Amino acid sequence: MKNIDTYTHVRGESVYLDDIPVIAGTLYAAVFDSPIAHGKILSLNMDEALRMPGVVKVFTAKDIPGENQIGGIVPDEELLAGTHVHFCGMPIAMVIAETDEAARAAVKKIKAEIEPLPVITDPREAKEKGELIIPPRTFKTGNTDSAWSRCDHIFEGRAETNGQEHLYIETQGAYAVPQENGVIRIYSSTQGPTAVQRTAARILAVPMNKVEVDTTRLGGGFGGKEDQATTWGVMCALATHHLNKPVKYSLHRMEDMRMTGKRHPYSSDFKIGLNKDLKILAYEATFYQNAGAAADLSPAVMERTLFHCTNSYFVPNVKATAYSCRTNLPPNTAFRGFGGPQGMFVIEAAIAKAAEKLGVPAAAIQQENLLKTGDEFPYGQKAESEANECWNKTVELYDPEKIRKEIMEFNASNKFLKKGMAMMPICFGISFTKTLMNQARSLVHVYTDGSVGVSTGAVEMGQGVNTKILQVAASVFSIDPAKVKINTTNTYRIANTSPSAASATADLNGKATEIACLEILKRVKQVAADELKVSPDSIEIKEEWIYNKGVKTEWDWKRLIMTTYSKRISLSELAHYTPPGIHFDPAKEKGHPFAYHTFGTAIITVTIDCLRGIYEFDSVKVVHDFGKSMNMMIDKGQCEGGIVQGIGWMTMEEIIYDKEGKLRSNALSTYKVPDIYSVPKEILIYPLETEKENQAILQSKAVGEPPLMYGIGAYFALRNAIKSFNPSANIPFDAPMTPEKVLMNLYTTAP
Ligand code: LUZ
Ligand code: MOS
Repeated sequence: MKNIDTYTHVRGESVYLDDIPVIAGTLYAAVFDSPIAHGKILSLNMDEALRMPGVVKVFTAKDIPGENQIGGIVPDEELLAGTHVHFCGMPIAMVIAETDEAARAAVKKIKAEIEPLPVITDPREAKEKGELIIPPRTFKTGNTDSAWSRCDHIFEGRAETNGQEHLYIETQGAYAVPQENGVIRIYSSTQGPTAVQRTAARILAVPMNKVEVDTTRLGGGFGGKEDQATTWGVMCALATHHLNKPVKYSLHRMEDMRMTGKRHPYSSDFKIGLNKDLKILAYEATFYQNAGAAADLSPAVMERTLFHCTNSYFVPNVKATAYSCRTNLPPNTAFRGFGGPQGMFVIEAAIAKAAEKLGVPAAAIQQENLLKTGDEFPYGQKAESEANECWNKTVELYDPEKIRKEIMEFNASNKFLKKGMAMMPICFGISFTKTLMNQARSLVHVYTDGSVGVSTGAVEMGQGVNTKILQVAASVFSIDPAKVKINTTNTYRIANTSPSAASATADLNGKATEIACLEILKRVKQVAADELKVSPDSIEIKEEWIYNKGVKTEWDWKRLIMTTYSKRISLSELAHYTPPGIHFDPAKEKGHPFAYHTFGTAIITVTIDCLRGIYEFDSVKVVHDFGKSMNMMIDKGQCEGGIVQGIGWMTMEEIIYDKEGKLRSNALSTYKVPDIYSVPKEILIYPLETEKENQAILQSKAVGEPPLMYGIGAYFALRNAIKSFNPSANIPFDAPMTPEKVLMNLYTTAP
């Protein structure tokens, strides 16, 4: 089945925030944000701004009737700066005007006198100064201290990964519309409608039932709208609350890049110990997470770094510690993978270092240590592993030894073009690591004409979740998918939703939908059984016809639904789902946090131009664990997109803040993302389809985030290509490997 949005997408008819027809009298917001990264606000002069044509009002922290607080996990973030600013881009005031041009023109006339305070941008410096968001956490298994003496080889090092701009095609935005009796409806481009509702209620000091949040779809989220869409929804609501007028704010790209947080940069130390058979006996890592100026989701991101610090390997002795470090950057936030990729990069760096020193391919170490079913992760959960199956299928299908030989021959006969390859196994835990967030509800209505409406907490952001939920309803009822409509995500229909995140949205909301549909199905089957005077067990519905003991009856779906209605039996159901068996004890740092894991293996090959430092990816060849995919087109699309986004993070996307905490890569002229020309020339995705019982929706495993981590292989493929040109290169583990860094490493030798 095709993604249900393809038709309107191709015709440009899909409705995003900025496409919602505006109501007459709508006003527009624009934000005045801090020009410096840390300081004390001495004075704010808004006189000139207020005299600008079309300006209605300027709001500051003083205009907040409730609590000036938007922190979700830790209450440490103001909506509008009160006395101090903590990062460049921190909102200080909001101008409301009759047009968005007028609002933005007035913002430029606001004058702020801010006394500068010391700026920290480096997470290790923040840690030294005691600037931690939460106390550090350590995951431990076995005993690394006593394991080192049993290792034949021990290697230590440092690894850096930079941030990543989400670059959703649709920027952040919101539109608040007053309703009667003080109710505000907020249209929000958010992954988390409930977070917008909860925070608006807190800021305005109104009960949550006075705030309705509605989301049709997003033009991409990637984590950037899990938490940070809230700010703009609440800003518009604040203005609507005071002015009783519709207020809209759709950010310009540079405003969005400047004011919102990104993937967390990490600086890490590692120590790895192996025996002579290349078994990893011990691994230690220390992670310094650059959280930015407020907690946002950093504590949860940090936790996922620890969960994924051993990637898809079994290591008997592990000690991993993470620090969430407060710096004067915009608060960093969720980004596809949610700290997992940052943790996985470090163990891949440790393996690469060991491989280089021992003169073996990294793949030999990787393969030797893959998780087997029953192996325990450092956090206590036992693996149900497809790591070896994926790896072995990759070897069988794509023959990496042959690729390796071809690359060696190519490199021997080419002076200024060099190829490199890397293998990248992945393992990703599926569930919110915060156990309570793993819950969802679905409201299913069957109308008297037999058509079906489904509402859930799932937010469609291009990932195809609405198509999957529609497939669930159509398959349980056995009706034409065209009879099913997925409604907008709305906090008045579905309450207390978890954000659409953690790759778990289709699983959680799909399962709730399955339960609701099964309940209605049970009722209508009973009606059919009563009418036909047979047992409900012998009734079956197939393609909108009712069968009794396999024999087609005179009854079709429509007639059965109308009859159910006329008997005054409910054709609606609200179902609740939460995955069974998950738990985690943060005091012991042990438990069973994930419903299941997703696995896969990729081979990545690259060619570099050794005169210019530029490169092209020749191929990415993958075996990916789909369980039993319910929509291969959507799932392969997620893999392809994830791979390209992961390669972008590892190779060309370079976020640069200067020492003063100012974003220098603040536009698409200075921040490079993959385009069609930088996509690998060949992407092959082979589905490892298994029939095993798991907690995925219709056995179709979560696919949103895991494929991004194949991109980590791109970094190591580049490294290997550089080494074949410059064998004595001493390349720091410092991603992204931009063309500039490739060039430097090609011509620099170890001291
Ligand atoms: N968001 C979240 C996530 O709140 N918790 C998670 O565990 C998570 N994991 C991945 C992506 N987003
Ligand atoms: Mo996410 S990083 O699943 O919002």
